[in-house]
Amino acid sequence: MKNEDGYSLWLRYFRVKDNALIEDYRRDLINIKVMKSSPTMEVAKDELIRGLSCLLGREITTCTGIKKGTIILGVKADIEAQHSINLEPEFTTIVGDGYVIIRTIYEGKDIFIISGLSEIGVLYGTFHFLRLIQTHVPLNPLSIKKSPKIQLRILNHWDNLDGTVERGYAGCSLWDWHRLPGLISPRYKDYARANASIGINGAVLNNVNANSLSLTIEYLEKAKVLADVFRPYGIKVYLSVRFSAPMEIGGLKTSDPKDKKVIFWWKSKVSEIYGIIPDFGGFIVKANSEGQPGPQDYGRSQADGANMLAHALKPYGGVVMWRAFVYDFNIKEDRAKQAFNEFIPLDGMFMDNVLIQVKNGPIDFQPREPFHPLFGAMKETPLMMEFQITQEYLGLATNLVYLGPLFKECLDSDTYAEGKGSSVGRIIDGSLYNNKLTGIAGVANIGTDRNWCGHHFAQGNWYVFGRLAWDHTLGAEEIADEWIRMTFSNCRELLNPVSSMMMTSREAAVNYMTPLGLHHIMAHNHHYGPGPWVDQGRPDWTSTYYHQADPSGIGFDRTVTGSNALSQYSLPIQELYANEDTCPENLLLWFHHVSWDKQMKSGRTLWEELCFKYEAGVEAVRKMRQTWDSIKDKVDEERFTHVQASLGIQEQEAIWWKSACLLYFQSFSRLPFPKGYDLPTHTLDYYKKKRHYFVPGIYNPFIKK
Ligand code: GCW
Repeated sequence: MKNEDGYSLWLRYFRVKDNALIEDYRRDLINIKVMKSSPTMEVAKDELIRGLSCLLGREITTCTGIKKGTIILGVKADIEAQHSINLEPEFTTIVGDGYVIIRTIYEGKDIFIISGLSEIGVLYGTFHFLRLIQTHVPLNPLSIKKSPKIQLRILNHWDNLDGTVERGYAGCSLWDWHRLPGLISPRYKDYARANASIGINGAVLNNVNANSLSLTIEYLEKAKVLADVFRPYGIKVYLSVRFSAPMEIGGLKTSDPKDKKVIFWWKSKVSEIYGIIPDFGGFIVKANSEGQPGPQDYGRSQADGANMLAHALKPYGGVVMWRAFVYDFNIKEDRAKQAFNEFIPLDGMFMDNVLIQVKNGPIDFQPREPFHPLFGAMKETPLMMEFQITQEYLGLATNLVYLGPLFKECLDSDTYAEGKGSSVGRIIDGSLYNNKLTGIAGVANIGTDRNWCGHHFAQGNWYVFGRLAWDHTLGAEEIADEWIRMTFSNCRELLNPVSSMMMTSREAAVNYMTPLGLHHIMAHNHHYGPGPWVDQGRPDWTSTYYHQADPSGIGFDRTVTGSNALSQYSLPIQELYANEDTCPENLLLWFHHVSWDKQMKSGRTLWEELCFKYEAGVEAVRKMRQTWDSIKDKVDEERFTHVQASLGIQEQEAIWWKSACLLYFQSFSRLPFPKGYDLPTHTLDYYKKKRHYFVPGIYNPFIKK
């Protein structure tokens, strides 16, 4: 098997091996007729030619007439105008950049049509068509109609202008700012292709811990080049802005959103941006959080800040994505409650081109969190989802953790905001509250590593984010299945084991890191490995704040006897979660401080259950290793050994988490490990003293070391 380095992602277009299928494909797919020439239609055509030629092992060309086996590529209006085909019935449910793919008889000829209302729709349809062949789907019959459920499907890059990536584990930033705008790396185009293939239509180029320089003319001209490369692929460019930019690069004395000069400065800046990038998407802002400046520095509200920017962007159709990730250690309130307290009073006060971007959970991208209580509570304001694709809290780039189940768990959670069936997914797709503007963002895991994401399987997390952004009702397993087929192979003997590895990997990570609702017990600052003993520095960045372990038990009481964060959820959730016995066990220690000897559903005590879960996490990784080893001859050696070695590291890290956490918690529980338990091989002191230098990803430009 030929070695592969992973650069091609899921767009490998490997020649179809199945004999019967390839015969059918070759018979049915002959040539391509493109309705018109434009930058987007060119890339759609090129992709189809490239993809089909490789998949079929035969050169596919374009044609002018229509023959049997022609694939017509064009927007609905063009096809209807040039041929007597009425596509109306096919398009009844299509909206936005949706598409149809049909097989039909035209003037007695068996043909295919890939069409959309927009050219980008045609491009999306093209990628879907290729996916059918990549995943060995028979093409007869064929009638596919797809529309995106969410409008803005965006990657957030936490990339700094110096080339580092905050929480990035796959090398440096893709954007070579130093050599832009002169040098245009071919990777920019491949990045755009990959995104378009899964329906991503926006990229925030720079870190939310933003540097004002990105708004200077020099950097805007660099960003323009990226926007030009991305445009044919339907990807808009957005920027993170630093709220104090008017002072830092504008020479003003204040950044007060009510100050006339400040308002004028932003208006002129926005007008300058649109002069350079006419289809610029808009701004994202992290304000008054983790040391970032914001409107509250001037006694103004988050809405005042967001609306000031929204005003400036409005004439051009730009949006503001205002982050709800706001908390302050000077406020003596459970961190999990703070965003809700801050934003609920502002509901309905934002301009209509503002979205509030909310992380999936109320703390911070932990292996498991309940959904954020703002979902379902802010009824007058469109909320946008923010997931983290990069694995800041899930093992960086050494751990194989497929995030599909994590994303789905949140999207499918019922908020009960309007009664049963008020899922988070329905809130962000706008259907529950009839929002006109909808969006979803993922913090990217992409860098300059040859395989883009550091770990070959981390590519699957980029993929699943895009697919769910397009349609959050898809299943994590069916998306994994597509991805495996395209990335590795369609062979059953590989498909089933790899799918089972992926589908169990998230729960495994939860188990060996933070089982039963534990959270935020990682090492300080770089977040690599366990650190349940961290108790120095600002309290809301310690671990002891979150696990509250003491001789009586462990867990954060967020019920009425504690912080009462539970009161921020709907009644049915409150009722279920308020009681230790009915609270789902996988979130028990999130909501309750539970005694060590509490009897769990399994019959074990809480302490034993904790031991059991940590061990189950380690065991699951061992199982993944065995599974991977068993398919050695089904994967090329280069990727096989890379994943194999990473799984070896993952097992060591899982053991490290388990041992460090249990030894530490045991110092409170004072209970022995269960009989026959696989005991830690080192002392607690050993784990506490472990130091790690130069861990990747800790490049917050505003934290002084
Ligand atoms: O999880 C935390 C990260 C920070 C990040 C912050 C945020 C960009 O540790 O590195 O800063 O979240 O989301 O703003």
